Parts: sequence; C-alpha cells; structure tokens
Amino acid sequence: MSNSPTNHAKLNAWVKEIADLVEPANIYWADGSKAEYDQMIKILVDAGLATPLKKRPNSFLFRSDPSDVARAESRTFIASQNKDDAGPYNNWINPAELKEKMRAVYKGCMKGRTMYVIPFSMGPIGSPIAKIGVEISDSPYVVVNMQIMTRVGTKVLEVLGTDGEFIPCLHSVGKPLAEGQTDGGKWPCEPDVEKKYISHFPEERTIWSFGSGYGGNALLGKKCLALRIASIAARDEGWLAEHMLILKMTREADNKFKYIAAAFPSACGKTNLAMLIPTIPGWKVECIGDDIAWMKIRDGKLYAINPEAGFFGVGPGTSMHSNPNAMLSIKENTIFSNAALTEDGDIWWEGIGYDAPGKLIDWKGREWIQDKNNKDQEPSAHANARFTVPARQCPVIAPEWEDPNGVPIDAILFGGRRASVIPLIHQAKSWNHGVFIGSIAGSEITGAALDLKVGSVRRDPMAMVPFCGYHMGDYLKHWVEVGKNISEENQPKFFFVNWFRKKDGKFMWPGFGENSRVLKWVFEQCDGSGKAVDTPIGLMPEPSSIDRPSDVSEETLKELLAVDIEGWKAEIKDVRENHYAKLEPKLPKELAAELDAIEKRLG
Ligand code: GTP
Ligand code: SPV
Ligand code: MN
Repeated sequence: MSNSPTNHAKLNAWVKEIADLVEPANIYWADGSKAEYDQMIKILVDAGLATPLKKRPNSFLFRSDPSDVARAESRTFIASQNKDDAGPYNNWINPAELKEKMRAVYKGCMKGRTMYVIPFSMGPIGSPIAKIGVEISDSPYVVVNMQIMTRVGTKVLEVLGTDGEFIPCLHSVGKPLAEGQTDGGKWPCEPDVEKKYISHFPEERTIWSFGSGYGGNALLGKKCLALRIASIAARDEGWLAEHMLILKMTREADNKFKYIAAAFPSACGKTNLAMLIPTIPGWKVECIGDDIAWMKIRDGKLYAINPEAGFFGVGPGTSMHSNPNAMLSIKENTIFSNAALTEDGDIWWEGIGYDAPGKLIDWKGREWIQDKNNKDQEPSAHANARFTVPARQCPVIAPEWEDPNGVPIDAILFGGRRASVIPLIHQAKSWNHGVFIGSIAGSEITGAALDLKVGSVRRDPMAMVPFCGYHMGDYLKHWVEVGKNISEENQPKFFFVNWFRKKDGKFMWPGFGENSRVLKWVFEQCDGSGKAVDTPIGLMPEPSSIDRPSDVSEETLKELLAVDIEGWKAEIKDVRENHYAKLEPKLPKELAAELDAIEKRLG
C-alpha cells in the first residue's frame, strides 16, 4: 500500500483487504500528533458536526443521531465457534454466518469517505502488559476520541515492528456517501438499531463494528478490546480484565495508602468514586483509572493497570458539588457528546449544579428553555451525554497512574444501584465469598445502553454482563482459580457497597465525597484496625464505626447497615432460581457452596 508508514506485512495485508471491501475514497494512517487532532477537528467543525465551545479552550460539542446515543447491547455479539462458549448472558451468532452478513453490509460502506487506520496501545506503549490494536474507521470523531482514550500513532507502529501482534478492529458508521454527497451537518450512522452490529470473534481475537458512531460501540479499544477480547486473553493467561476503577487512598497522619479497585455497572458511580474528594479530614484520594482495570499476579500479589489514557465520563449529575475533580478536568481539551449548548458557547446538563443560563440548544438541536415548574420537561442533555478528556488533566491523577508495573490491589469493591435490601456496605470473609458477592450483584438498569428497560433490576456479576467475552459460568470459575494462585495474606479483601438506597423516593445516603466515610472503613479493614461484626451476609461495620455525615440521622445509618433478612432471603431465592440456574452446568461448585451456606445462615 503506497501511503502505509509500516512494513508490517500482516497489517498492510489486512488494511488492503478491508479497503478492497469497503471501497473508501482515501486511506489515512493516524500518527497521533496534535496537528492531526487539530486537522480532524477542523474537518468535523467544517462539516457542521462539531461546535467549538467559546467557554472552554480547544473543546467541542457533538450531537449524535437520536438513534445512536449509547451502547447497543442487543446488537453486541460474541461469535465464538460454539454457542456454549458465549454463554447465557451474551448474544451469539455463528461466526461464519455473522461474517457473511457483515461482509454484505461492509461492501462499499466507506464510499466517499476517508478510511482512517488508527494504531493504538491499551496500556503504556511498549509495556509488557500493554496490548496493541489497530482500528480502521471511517469516522474522524473516532480518531479524535481514540487519541484521547488510548495511546495512538507512530510509536505504536514502532513497537509493532514488522511482525508484532495486533488486534484488528474494524469500524464503520455504515453511511456511504454518493458522488458529491456530504453528511449535511448530520451525525452519520445506521439509524436502524437492528442493522447495527458490535461483533467479537473470540478465537480470532477480532472486532467488527458497524452502524454506530457512539462511545463503546465505536471506540473499539475500550469495551470491545480492553474488556470483551481482553477477558478471553485473561482467562487463557491467568489474569483479570475487569470493569473497574482504580483509586489510591492515603491516610495523611502516617502516609499509609491502599489501592482499591471497584466494579459498578455502567452509570453507577465509578468515575465519581475514582476521583472523589473526601469529606473527612486527613484523607486523600487519587485516581489511577475510572473504568477498566487489568490485574495480574506478580510476586504473589494482584497488580492493576488502567489500560486507558482518558475518561469517557457521564455528564448529567456531574457538578462542582458531586465531582469537582471531573469538572476541573473538563475545563479544556474536551470533547462533549450530546450535552446541551448555551448561548455563550458552553455546555450544560441536568445536575450540573446551576440553572440553565438562558436559552439553550438541546442535544437534539432544538431551542430549550428551562421550566422548573414542569417536572416532565424533556431533559436538555441526553442521560448518556458524555465528556472525553485526557486522564492527565484530572487534578488528582496519581503520579503512578501510568506505571507499567501497575499498583498492588488491597481491596476490591463490587456494587450496584439498589433502592432496597442491599446495605451500604458488607464485607466477604474469604476470596470465594468475595467472588460470590460479586457474582450475585444486581443493579437497576441505567441509560448507558440504548436498548434495555431503565430501572429494572438485573443480575450483573462483577458489572461484566455486557463486557464478558465468554460464558459467565467459566468467567466466575476463572475468578475462583485466580484466588488459588494468591496466598491468603496477599489476597485483596472484598466488599459490596450500595450508595443508592432510597426511602420515600429519596436517596438515604448522600454519596459522592461522603463515600469516603465508607472507604475509610474499607481502609481500616485492610489495615487490621477496623471493627466489624459478623452477620449472615458477611462482615459489617457497627453503625458507630462509620463516621456519620451531618445530614444522615443515626436511625438512617442504622437502617443502611441493617441486614434485611426477609429481603435477603428473596434475593438469594432469585439468585438460585433465575441467575445461578442459568449458569448450569458451568456454575463453579465453590459458588454453589457459598449459595447454600448463605441460605443456611439466613435461616
Ligand atoms: P460508566 O462511565 O457508564 O461506566 O459510569 P460510571 O460507573 O463511571 O458512573 P458515574 O460515576 O459517571 O456516575 C453515573 C451517575 O451516577 C451520575 O449521574 C452520577 O451523578 C451518579 N452517582 C455517582 N456516584 C453517586 C453516589 O454516590 N450517589 C448518588 N446518588 N449518585 C451517584
Ligand atoms: C459504559 O457504558 O460502561 C461506558 C460507556 O463506560 S461506553 O464506552 O459507551 O461503553
Ligand atoms: Mn464504564
């Protein structure tokens, strides 16, 4: 290929094969430079797809098509050779059949567009735990987002050399242009959800995405590579690829620190927890990552890296009160998707902490004036409006966030959104008990997927249901196996948290920075200085061991830390009948034993 900057024969052959299929007008190899970023942005602004924001230097707002606002879970496929390898929580299509279908839609799909070839590294470039991918995409929006979210460009090709391993990631928005046709200022995509595909071929370690330009559907390094494909590599190689934030918590009195990883489902508080400002004096939290952790055993301990280079965070609800460090991160050099636009050239969203300043343009491009008397007013920003920002812009990014060796994990938190039953915190008593509490996690569905019923509770083991590239039963078995390779004293401690308990429709726990009070107990449990009581569901703090926020009554805290025996019995019954039953015959016996044991303890 004439304009290829690499002599990597396999890569060049793949690029040629795809170009022959999708028939682009041009091919462009991304070098990851600032000049290239600016050039892509210029293309997008000139095309009417991006609006420069006067109030935020080098920042831009995009409005997507209303059909293309979040991950499409019903169109996400794990096309393993055997259906059984995908398991009950994934959509499966025979890979040969899926490829045939997709080849038909890919045929000529980049006509009139430039085909961008984006070499990227998940993890610091050249680090032994990094993985290299090459994304082919016809979206300059993808190029700029990939530049922020991953490490892109020439250096990656250098590491790849002439025969290095890479994961091929093919993406198209699915909207070819006829001779002389343009996008006319409209977000290009395939608006029919049924015609979108986010496909993974586990045996080949290949990703094929078609029809969507938004988030995890299109930025293929993130969920597709760093979770779905990486989870398969992790299973085969004895490590863990998880939907987890990583934070460092320091007790300033003695400068002792702990590293905590936490898995919550999409839009359930990872970004917020990862960079929280403790409300209790004497404690500091720094951020290593906000969404994905790759964890490997080294020197008998579990070490974690954040494979990403940026944050793709939820806008609505983010304010100087809830997450000041996110607000400070997004002052400049930020891409906004589906937020509202103010008259003076800033973004706005629901829950940003101040009233909408005058007339806005909503995420659908219409005039919008806030009407606080109308509770049913359509929001101005989409619930899954997002910001894309380099992680280094976070004021509390930990100095070691790019350490290729990772950080040793002391505690692992699981969690979800639950209005009732699940207490503020409880702790597992062993590795297998920890895997158990993670495996039964239930959470109310959020707006982070476009085709699920918001609000209903679904089981989401380790927050990985949408992101695990193989059978959930085998995945849980893998977790059990990893524990066997870490000595008990080096195993992280496991906790389950729930910031989302409600009474009379209101949150009982203030959340956000106040969650530091719960993290403090976690820290103390790791440190050996915490106080805990034994309960049928695990270890729990006495209400007096949690520093109570001023706006939480003693009675409320007691309620948040009570074990609702009847509620738990119903929970466990549901797990047995509707969740664990689905995992048979692959349910690990260790987890079946944990289920029997908790049932017995509940009486
Ligand atoms: P993804 O990026 O989809 O993986 O989401 P996430 O898990 O990083 O969630 P994020 O931190 O972006 O929070 C999602 C929503 O939950 C936002 O609207 C937050 O304001 C809200 N939220 C986060 N933490 C808390 C909390 O402690 N309490 C309450 N009540 N809401 C929270
Ligand atoms: C999530 O849904 O968990 C996200 C956003 O982090 S996306 O990248 O679109 O998957
Ligand atoms: Mn996420």
